[in-house]
Amino acid sequence: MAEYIEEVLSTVKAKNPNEPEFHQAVQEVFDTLKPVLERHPEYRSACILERIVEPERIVIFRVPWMDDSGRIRINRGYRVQMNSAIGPYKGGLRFHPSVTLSILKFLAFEQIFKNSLTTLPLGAGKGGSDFDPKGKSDNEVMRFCQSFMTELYRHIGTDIDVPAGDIGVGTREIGYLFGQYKRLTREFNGVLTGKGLNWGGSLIRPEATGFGVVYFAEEMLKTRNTNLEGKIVAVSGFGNVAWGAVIKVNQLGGKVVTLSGPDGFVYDPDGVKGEKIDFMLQLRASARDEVRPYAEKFKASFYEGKRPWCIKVDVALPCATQNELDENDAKELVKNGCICVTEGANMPCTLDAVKVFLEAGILYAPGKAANAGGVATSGLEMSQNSMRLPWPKEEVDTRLRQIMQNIHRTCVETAERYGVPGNYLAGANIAGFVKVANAMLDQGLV
Ligand code: NDP
Ligand code: 2IT
Repeated sequence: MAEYIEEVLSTVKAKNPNEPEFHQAVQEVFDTLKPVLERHPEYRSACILERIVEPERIVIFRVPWMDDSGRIRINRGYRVQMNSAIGPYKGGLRFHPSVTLSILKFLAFEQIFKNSLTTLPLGAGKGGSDFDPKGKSDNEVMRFCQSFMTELYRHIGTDIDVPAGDIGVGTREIGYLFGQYKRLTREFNGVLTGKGLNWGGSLIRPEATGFGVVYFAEEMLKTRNTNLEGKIVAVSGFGNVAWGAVIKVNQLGGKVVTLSGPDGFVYDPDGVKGEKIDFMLQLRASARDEVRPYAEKFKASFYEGKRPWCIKVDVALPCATQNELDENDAKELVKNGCICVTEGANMPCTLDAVKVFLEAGILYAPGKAANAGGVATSGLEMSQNSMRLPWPKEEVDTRLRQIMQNIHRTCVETAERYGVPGNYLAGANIAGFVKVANAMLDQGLV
């Protein structure tokens, strides 16, 4: 079986050259699938691996727009429609200069397993653009979003593909995208999630990813008879996911001592709490791409060009971006006594870093399980839109918490069933995979 997996992986690398992030995401999943393929020879005969790595469809398009000085700018737009075996394509849009097809394919691939774990009927997709929101005016962002949607609208729909936010795409961008969609189609529907709360958005969706990460971390800690009360926590990033995570860590009695940005990290031993959490929203809205102003405002230490993993903490929550925590960072965390690493971002830890955590026997959970609360709450937003009935905050939060507890239980039980107890990575990959693979079998050769 190992040879079969290796063979498909080499084909993926050969057929998709120059896509290192996509190769990494596929390898990380494939490395854990041997036991399930041995137990289910039907997956191999139906070529499920070969099929699951091939996006059902990719749309690439030109996005022309005019900046405030009247200059014409051209960006590239993408939507990767990865897998619709268990529901309409679902996944975020990322606006960041680092966006390439490789990044979006890795994210869309991860989304297959994540969305499957949520227990909701959500297929997988991802999209975005190499547009750089940094330093852009509100009008420029609006014109860009309108141009982006002028092409995208014909490829999406409530039962076809439902995009949402990701890096660089928050409520403001979803608003401009939705406005243009409505203008082009004359339909007011739930085609995007993460909408404004007064026009169809779900309560708790802005906080959901970060809240979910922390609910998941709490479940992990319970397996070692402890919890977040009194724990020192390192968070990276200062965006949407980091913000939600910081709020929830505070509520559960932990203390967050770091935040980070592309410019470096902040160390605040007094804890990121109260008005400091609100300041995170200002930092993000300023579109300056820097976390340094936090250190200046609250007299915390700032480490230029460094990452927060050298600080002694009990729990680490990487919430910024892919490959932001490498093997050396992982060794440093373990050496300093960290007992739990729960991924808020998608694939923030390199393959070598994950190996360090697994070998050290500390708690480690991949983003596809731990950050699934965001897309799960998007799924709840879709339900509310279909019913045309908003749910109160408490109801959404209770459902979110239950979903995260279910995902945790599924990971633990699946890992045990397949002979790798305590391995959340294998548990998440196998459980996510089996559901989608079975749906693909049921639906014939499509
Ligand atoms: P935001 O745009 O709100 O924040 C992104 C954060 O990451 C910012 O702090 C950003 O800084 C930082 N960042 C981005 N690129 C880099 C880089 N190359 N180097 C260092 N820091 C960087 O995005 P989100 O909080 O929504 O997303 C964060 C992570 O969580 C991503 O991996 C995303 O895929 C994942 N995620 C998001 C979900 C959601 O619902 N929003 C759901 C599940 C996962 P700056 O913007 O200044 O560059
Ligand atoms: O990575 C992710 O799961 C997201 N960016 C959220 C996707 C969604 O559709 O809510």
